[in-house]
Amino acid sequence: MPDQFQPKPEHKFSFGLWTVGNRGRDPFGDFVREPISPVQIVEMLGEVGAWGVNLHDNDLVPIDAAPAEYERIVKDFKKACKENGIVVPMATVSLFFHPIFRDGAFTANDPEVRGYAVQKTMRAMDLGAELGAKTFVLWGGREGVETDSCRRPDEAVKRLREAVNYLCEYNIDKGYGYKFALEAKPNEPRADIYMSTTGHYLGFIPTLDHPEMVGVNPEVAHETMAGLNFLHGVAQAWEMGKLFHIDLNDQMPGRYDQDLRFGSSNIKACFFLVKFLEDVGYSGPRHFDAHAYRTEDYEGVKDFARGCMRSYLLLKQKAKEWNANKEIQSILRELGKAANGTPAVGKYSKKGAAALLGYEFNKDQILKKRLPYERLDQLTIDVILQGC
Ligand code: GCO
Ligand code: MN
Ligand code: MN
Repeated sequence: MPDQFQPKPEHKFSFGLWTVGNRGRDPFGDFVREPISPVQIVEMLGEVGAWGVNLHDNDLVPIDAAPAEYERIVKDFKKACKENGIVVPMATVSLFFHPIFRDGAFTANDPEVRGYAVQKTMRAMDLGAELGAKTFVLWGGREGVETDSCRRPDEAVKRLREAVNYLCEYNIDKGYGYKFALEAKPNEPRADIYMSTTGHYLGFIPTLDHPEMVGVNPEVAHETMAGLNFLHGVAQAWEMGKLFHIDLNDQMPGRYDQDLRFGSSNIKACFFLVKFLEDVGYSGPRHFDAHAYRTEDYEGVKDFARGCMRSYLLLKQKAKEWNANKEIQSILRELGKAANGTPAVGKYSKKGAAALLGYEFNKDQILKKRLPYERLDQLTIDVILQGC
């Protein structure tokens, strides 16, 4: 295999403990893989060539661990990370697994649940900071409803704001230097989740006390479940300086949350995504929030993890070829040309507006210009399908 398709630390490929450690339980069937410890997962990630491991608090430390157990687990985990050359770039908190979160966490109606959720998150921030994490993801999987009779949705927005503001202050107080990355999802496990898309979060963030500390963590599967073009959400986040993290996986539209291997389903969409991340110079982690098919054993889990990274690197190479393709580039150049003398819109000025108002646009002539998108798309398909 050419060297360029081997994962290296500089590619910043990361996996969650919950992803490669996923044991294949689903709502209809039990575990198919034996449990493996966080230390074993780190060893596996080292073996396949990953750079980072991410975790929820309780992926590593049981929810009611005594202080001595906590310390031992963290110590062993840190040692394993060191020995296997794995870093912890991101930490997060489980605000969905324990039954106490049946009505949500930060947005729950019971103030005790809201208090516990904030306390649990502060402790998860302590844990992540100890492991060196600089990004803290908040995914509100249970922040939603089956029936809107239980609370007004704007009340939920206010509660969410209050919680995030509180956590930002804690971050400052402790000097952790975290950036928070908010992850949207339209549904599952709730019938409807508040903040259903990345766009919702991009609207919410400027209303916070410390908007500079908070960005987004868009996930391929989640925007695809919502029927949206994932790339467009990512691009908007990037353009606003808010792409703090990204969850890569794949998803067939109109299904439950599948968490498929990156690049296994919508190759063209994944291609344009990788091309975008590489073109703009996104330098954050490439985190695979996916898991292996339920049919696999742990050898298959390694195939899955290697596959995510390999597909990313193959698509990165394809993006280079696309950018270097002369015909593609000449079509793109032609598309943006205007006839000589056409006034540009640009920034408003009285003089510019007068020129624009006075200009006679020749619509018949403009319509004659070819927009060869069929050819452009076929060239894209050629680039993707021709051998590396
Ligand atoms: C999901 C989510 C989660 C989150 C994770 C980090 O659909 O289950 O994508 O995997 O990314 O909980 O907070
Ligand atoms: Mn997901
Ligand atoms: Mn995710």
